Amino acid sequence: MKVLLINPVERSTVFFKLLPMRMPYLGIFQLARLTPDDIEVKLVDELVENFDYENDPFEPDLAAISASFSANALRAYEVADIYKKRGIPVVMGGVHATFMPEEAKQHADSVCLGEADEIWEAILEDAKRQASAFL
Ligand code: B12
Repeated sequence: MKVLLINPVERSTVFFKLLPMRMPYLGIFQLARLTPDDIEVKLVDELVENFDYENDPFEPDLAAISASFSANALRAYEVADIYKKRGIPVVMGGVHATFMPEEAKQHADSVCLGEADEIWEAILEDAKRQASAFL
């Protein structure tokens, strides 16, 4: 199974425009560390890269998107919508998604509330079952 971990960043904010404010968000790195070795992981961090989601040869089975800072939430939804439109399951988490789950749910198949440390493997198992159901 292949998982794409995404940290979306809204580029019009002061947090992106001022270089010293571009501090790494740790959410997706923590999820990468918690992912079992038999799952292929790719990280996209919009703080440091542009990524062409529409032409992504990685073709993930799950798009896992972080919506932590509210300032980045609309960008997170934009990226989520790209994967939902392609029929790729989307899970969202992070502080903003935790406090606004009904909003996040409009763009994601599942929303993880709070810290994912103890539930991430179960989320991956669910996604794996869904992926194999379509084989
Ligand atoms: C460390 C920290 C900072 C540091 C580092 C910032 C950084 N960029 O990393 C400093 C002190 C610099 C800072 C500054 C600011 N911060 Co700050 N910060 C925090 C703090 C205390 C911890 C964040 C962290 O690294 N956690 C560890 C990581 C691993 O946790 P995580 O990202 O939440 O990810 C976990 C879960 O959320 C979840 N998860 C996350 N993504 C995903 C995705 C999926 C798919 C799934 C399943 C799960 C999941 O699983 C992860 C692992 O358990 C939080 C409060 C908190 N307790 O969370 C506030 C917090 C994030 N900060 C906040 C704010 C407002 C700011 C500032 C804007 C303050 C200001 N006015 O300047 C600035 C922004 C600076 C910037 N450019 O980033 C707010 C954000 C609120 C919001 N709704 O946007 C928070 C929530 C504090 C608060 N309660 O107000 N901050």
